[in-house]
Amino acid sequence: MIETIATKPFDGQRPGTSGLRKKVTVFQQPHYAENFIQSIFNSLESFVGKTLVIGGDGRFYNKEVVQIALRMAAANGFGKVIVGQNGLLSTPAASHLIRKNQAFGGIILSASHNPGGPDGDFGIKYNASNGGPAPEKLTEAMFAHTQTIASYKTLRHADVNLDKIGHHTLGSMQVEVVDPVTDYAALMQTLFDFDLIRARIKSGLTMKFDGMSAITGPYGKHILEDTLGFAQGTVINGTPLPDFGGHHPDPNLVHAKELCDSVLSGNGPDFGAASDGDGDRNLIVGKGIYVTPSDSLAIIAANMHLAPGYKAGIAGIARSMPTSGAADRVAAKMGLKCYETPTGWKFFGNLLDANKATVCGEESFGTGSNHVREKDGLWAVLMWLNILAARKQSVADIVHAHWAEYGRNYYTRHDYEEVDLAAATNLMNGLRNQLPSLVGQHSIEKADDFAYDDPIDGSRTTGQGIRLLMANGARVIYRLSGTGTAGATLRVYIEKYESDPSKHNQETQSALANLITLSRSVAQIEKLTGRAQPTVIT
Ligand code: G16
Repeated sequence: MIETIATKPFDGQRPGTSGLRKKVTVFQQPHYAENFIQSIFNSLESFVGKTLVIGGDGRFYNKEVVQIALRMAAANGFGKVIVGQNGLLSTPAASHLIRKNQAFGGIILSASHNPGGPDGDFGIKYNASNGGPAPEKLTEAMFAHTQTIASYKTLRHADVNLDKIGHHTLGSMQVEVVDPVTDYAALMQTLFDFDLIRARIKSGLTMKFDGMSAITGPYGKHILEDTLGFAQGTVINGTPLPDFGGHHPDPNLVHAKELCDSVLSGNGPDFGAASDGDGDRNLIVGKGIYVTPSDSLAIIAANMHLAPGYKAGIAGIARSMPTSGAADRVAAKMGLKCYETPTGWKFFGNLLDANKATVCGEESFGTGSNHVREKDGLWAVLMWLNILAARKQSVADIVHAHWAEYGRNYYTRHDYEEVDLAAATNLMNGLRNQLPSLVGQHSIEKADDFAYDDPIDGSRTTGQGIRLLMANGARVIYRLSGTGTAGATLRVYIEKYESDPSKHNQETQSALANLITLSRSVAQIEKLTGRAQPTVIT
């Protein structure tokens, strides 16, 4: 029976960089998740009878919200829901299922790399029929609905059994429970040369993949161990846990420390990789070398024709504004355009749909292509394996050869986490006010607040980060994160370009020392936030 439940708006349900992310305890308030889900549906048109995909990264509260979303989808008139077994789907797998089944859209339950558990974070986002995150216009419409919502529709019905693959009905809606891995794994086989990778593994290539106790464990085991033939145990932390084992499922040098220490020491496996809470991020390390996400994008773009799915070449490259300019140099050499978008995968959707870009990447450990409309952690890992197998070189050799050919973009990101929101806003406003007077000082040639004009739909997005642009590609960029759930996180991105191969082997923080000092003094970080040092350096 369909029920209409009276409700009142909650403050603060504006989606951030990637959907609505809040503490689990916030989502657990009566009607909180329902209000947001109804506001999603209220922003959509003509979906009655259509198919919706639902799944999440398995974090604490996933099980409950999957059932809430199922009942509400039925009550709102969807004809069918495709849902991952046990409510699980990685973000890229959800994107693929939407596209493969020509679904109307999808609801993905995830707070990505944010910690989980009862005191951790939860999130809900909506992806459109192209499989990609809802564009700004849609997320703003959702937000507007959250502010005026007075009721939501649900079904009085018991939970659907999601333990087994199969079909159910919920009111008049069909529910198909699917294996979360099968379709995604099949897609990967169409893109990469699995035989070539298998041969390289047989000739001795070793790797470790850290699933970080999050969603990609089962995907990693199926593809890397069972299909490609890496030794059992290659996937570590491979069982998804609701609290990620108490860890932060963020694949970077800080949170995937054990993996990095072993591979970087030179005594571990040849290749190391990790993915995040919902499987869309990736970390790439080789014996003795860490590959920055920005370099990884550039190297992939330059080599992806080696993978069968891309042998016809690529149409263009896209990167988020704070991502280093390494990919621009590859694009220039290939005679292609490199698009610079605001932070957030949603901005790549139009470029991919219009075939302006084939590969996209972000400094925040995100890389992906036109195979789905999300960044894709395992895709990046398989692309690296394909490149390693085809070039028969080590990660370090490939990276050094890339720098020798294109030059090196030294790059680092300094995060000041959980800063007081008012202090962070004040700091950003202070920078904005200084912009005109900064030009001409400290070799700054241009200083602005980044704005993006979407070349496909003509929309303009402003206020996307303060840029201090210096001679020869050096940059300092400031922005506030749109994915945190406590206070504000100030991100400072620092970059300089070095063409001389004899200067390509410096330690990154030392190479960027002058710019790092400048980044702190120009923005008066310590004075305004009380922080002398960043919390996380990647
Ligand atoms: C999300 C977005 C990414 C973005 C990242 C960081 O990633 O999908 O496009 O680069 O957040 O955003 P911010 O700097 O605003 O925190 P994920 O993996 O968290 O979904």
